[in-house]
Amino acid sequence: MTQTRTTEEWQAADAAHYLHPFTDFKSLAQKGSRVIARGDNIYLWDSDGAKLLDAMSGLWCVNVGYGRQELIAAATHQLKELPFYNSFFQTATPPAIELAELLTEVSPPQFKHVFFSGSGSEGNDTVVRMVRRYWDLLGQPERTILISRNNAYHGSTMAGASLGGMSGMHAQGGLPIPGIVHIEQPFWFEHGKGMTREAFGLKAAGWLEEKIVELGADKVAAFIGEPVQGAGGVIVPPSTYWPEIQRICDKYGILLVSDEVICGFGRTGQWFGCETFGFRPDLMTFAKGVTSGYIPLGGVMVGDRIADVLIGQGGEFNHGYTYSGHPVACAVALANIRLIQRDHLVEGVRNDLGPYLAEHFSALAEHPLIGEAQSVGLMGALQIVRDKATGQTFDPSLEVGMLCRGHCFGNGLIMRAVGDRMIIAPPLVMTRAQIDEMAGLIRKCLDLTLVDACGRGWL
Ligand code: PXG
Repeated sequence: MTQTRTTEEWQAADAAHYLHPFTDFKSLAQKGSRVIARGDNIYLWDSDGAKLLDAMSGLWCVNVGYGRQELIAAATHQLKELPFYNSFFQTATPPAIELAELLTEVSPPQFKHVFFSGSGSEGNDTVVRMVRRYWDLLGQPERTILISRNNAYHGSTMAGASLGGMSGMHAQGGLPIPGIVHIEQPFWFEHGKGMTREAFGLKAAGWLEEKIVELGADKVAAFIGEPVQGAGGVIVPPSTYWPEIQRICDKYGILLVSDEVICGFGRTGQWFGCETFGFRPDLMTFAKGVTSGYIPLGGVMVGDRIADVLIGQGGEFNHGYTYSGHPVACAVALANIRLIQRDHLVEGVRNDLGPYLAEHFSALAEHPLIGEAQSVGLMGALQIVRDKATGQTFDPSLEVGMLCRGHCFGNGLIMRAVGDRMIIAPPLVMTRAQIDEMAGLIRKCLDLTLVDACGRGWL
């Protein structure tokens, strides 16, 4: 699209007609949107021509960076060949079949089947229906409850938002839907002070066992979690957490679901986050990085334990979406995954870029405003605190995180604020020099935030 309007004209039309997701419509209409017009590699340009380093990969998805000809060519070719056909009535398309095959190659060995959706939320809706169908087929229809965690994010559909642990989302629309319960998250900084991280990890996993015992194991269908909570603020769990969760699920025969929508496709330095954190899920939800966000696609990898029952017992699974296995989306995913393989991007994150980012984060941890710096692979969080010695945080109403985020935008860096936790998930194609550039910008913005906080008498 060519730029045909001024920023003011874009903003006026936007305010007049466009209701944005997760947005206070009234206040945005008064302020005006920032219009992002173009992207290349890890950089974006807004409608005023200002250049921004995109340390969030769009929305945790543009893992191979902007402007990749391989993906564009794959989409163009497939649009010409066959822009759409469905997979409902005993039909399929070559890209969907080929992608199903390739996904099972890059997934852990228990995954030989996939169910496609159009997004991560739809993938998690599929999870809810599939785990209940599984127990039903096994003659245990009362086994319906899914256990999730506070401050989890699993999407915005009725089931996705119910699985998520965001109280603001539950408050709108009468959620959660029945049969979904939550335990506390494994967030050491908030809940584990005074314990070692390892001891806290075991304690946090123990909350799952307590909940199972309270509900009765014969009522519990599955446990779902993100290997690292993304939207919740890049909460990296202690190393002891997931192996203990696995042990508990095994002990009670409960299905384990890994929501890999953010962690999948190399983000943590392995193809999937469950491999980094040492657990063996029965289902994996994916989206975002499967196409690097170039086109919408999601789905669920279905492990043998479940596939054997769903396929073996027969009977129709009454579930699916018009765009399940969309041929253009699948063609782009194929090109994206082949590019990740060809350029060894997962190994690059694991052996080079992840450790290099961690070095920068260790240095940033020394900043007077930072109480905790955590990273795994190419995702990380910097927790802003008022008192470094005690870890005391600022009054949330001061919105220090938003202040810092404003400095980021003003200085050419896109970083997110979750409360006072500054988070990044940059593209996996970064160079070391670009990581240096990003870390330098982060430090500059923290310094500016510190000056503000001092000037306003908050410190
Ligand atoms: N699971 C996880 C772990 C996610 O991060 C979804 C499911 C839902 O995917 P779709 O494609 O339906 O959006 C997500 C999405 C944020 C933010 O504020 C994060 C997401 C979406 C929107 C905002 O960080 N993640």
